[in-house]
Amino acid sequence: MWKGVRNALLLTALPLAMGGAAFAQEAQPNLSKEAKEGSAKIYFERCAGCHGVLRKGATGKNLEPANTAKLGQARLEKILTNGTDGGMVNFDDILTKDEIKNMATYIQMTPDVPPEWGIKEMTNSWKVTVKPEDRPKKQMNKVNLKNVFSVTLRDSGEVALIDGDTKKIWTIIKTGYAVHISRLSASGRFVFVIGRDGKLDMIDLWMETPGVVATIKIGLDARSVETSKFKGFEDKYAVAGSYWPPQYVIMDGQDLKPLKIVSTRSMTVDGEYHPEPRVASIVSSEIKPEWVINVKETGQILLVDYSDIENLKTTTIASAKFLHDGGWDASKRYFLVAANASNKIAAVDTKLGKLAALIDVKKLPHPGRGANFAHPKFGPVWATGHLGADVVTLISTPSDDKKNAKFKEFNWKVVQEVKHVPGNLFVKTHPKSKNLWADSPQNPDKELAESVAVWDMADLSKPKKIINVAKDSGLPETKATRRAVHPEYSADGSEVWISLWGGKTDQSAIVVYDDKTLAMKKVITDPKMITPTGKFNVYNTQHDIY
Ligand code: DHE
Repeated sequence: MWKGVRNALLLTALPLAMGGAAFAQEAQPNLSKEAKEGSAKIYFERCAGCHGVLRKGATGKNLEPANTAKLGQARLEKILTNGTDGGMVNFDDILTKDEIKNMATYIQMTPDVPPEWGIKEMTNSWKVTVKPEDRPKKQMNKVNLKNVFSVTLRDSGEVALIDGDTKKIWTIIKTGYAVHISRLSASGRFVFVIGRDGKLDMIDLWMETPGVVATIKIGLDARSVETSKFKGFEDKYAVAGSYWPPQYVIMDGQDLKPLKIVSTRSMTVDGEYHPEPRVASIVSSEIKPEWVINVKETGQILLVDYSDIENLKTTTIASAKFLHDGGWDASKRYFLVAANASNKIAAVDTKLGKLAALIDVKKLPHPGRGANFAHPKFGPVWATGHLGADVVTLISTPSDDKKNAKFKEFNWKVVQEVKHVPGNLFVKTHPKSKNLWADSPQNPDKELAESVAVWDMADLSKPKKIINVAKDSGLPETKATRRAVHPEYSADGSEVWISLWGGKTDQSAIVVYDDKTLAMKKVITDPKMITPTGKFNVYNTQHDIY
């Protein structure tokens, strides 16, 4: 699908030109046009997220030919089939034997360089389906919008809007490929949904039945979108980051017109040039007209001041490489982000525009947005789980509240590691809750991947409660794992919604729990509920409550 910069001919011709007879006899990895295109598609859909399109490595290993050729065809096929202890998943239940064989060859070939995607391409892809002046002037439905959940239906390229009060699917909306996240406008009226294919859709919740009012393709591979939330800039801008090309784009928050594109190609914190520094998480500050934009490969955290986008001012903060996801502390002054393959958490002081701390943690931290609560012994803490370690890490965060002065000595220290299991992706709590929830969908043990753990935050030494979400769903047992993923609270903090993420043809569900009693309340399922993963409660996402 992408144009190659060099082809296999060049590779095979080089040794001959150098006169090396021994070289000439060695078969260079090669594939038919069809097999190469098929492998390129699989690589984009399944591998590029962790390894990068240029295969320079990030969460996953560097897969440039110099490294893959050393491993060789047989070993690569084995790794692809069975996965590794290092966190690489097994593909034997996803890909055919031939596909695995071709992939093993493909990753020994020189990576293709995808095309750039500038203002011309963005503008050509941009459509305003309902102009701002033709949109409703008031809310045209009776749904409690605060408690609507925008649910990613990963493999069908859709989001389901679910009414959190009635637990009924309100509508299902066609979006980009394998939608990643939904984020809200400052007003809570518009939902912005980004697909892995870079398609960004803007949905108006005021319509009688919500639908897409504007759409644009911001790149070829993307994960993040956010809006302007500072006072005076509400609903004014949207910003989306792409993995390829490595850049972010600022758009009009009313119709997605692309206004400014900024490349993130630059130097890593180690001083090396990187051609593919992908945009990972983006959050919007409530104390300044600013976005925090985290650039994965370089480890640079950008504070982008959007008060004058013609004369864009950016503060560049060096932290650690492989920035991924993160969230605000309870005061919303500090942003904590995982530098996942560096096993660190970087904390940015957005008031001063400086790095506040770089904290060593266990392997592969993965907070989602993290979880904030008052620890009985250490005061305010922010929690992250880990993909690669069996703990939930609690980090003490500063507070201006006088009653927390006694905890100052702990600030930015890991104050506790609560025993969990590896393969965790998301932790969650709510200011009105006494519980901390953590999933473990990437754990190789089926039962653990189908379960979540809950701790009483008042006494973390009490045994955690394990809830088997797959069993509670009452759905028929399947051979394939149905991963229990992404706990998300209702707007009032009384319920926790967990996705039960089955295969594309399996029946999946969202299982809703009462947060106080931990009793199962409702199973939301439907043949159209295909591979639900992330769930974004309108009110909690709008106000960054976690
Ligand atoms: Fe995510 C957030 C990237 C795989 C579900 N994911 C994020 C963010 C990034 C990211 C950069 C932060 C966005 C922000 O806050 O602005 N995710 C990636 C990847 O690169 C990766 C590892 C591989 C890939 O190819 O995409 C990846 N992510 C997954 C999944 O497989 C998950 C579990 C299921 C799915 O739907 O694809 C998944 N990612 C999520 C969710 C969030 C997320 C639910 C938002 C968490 C939140 O509570 O805000």
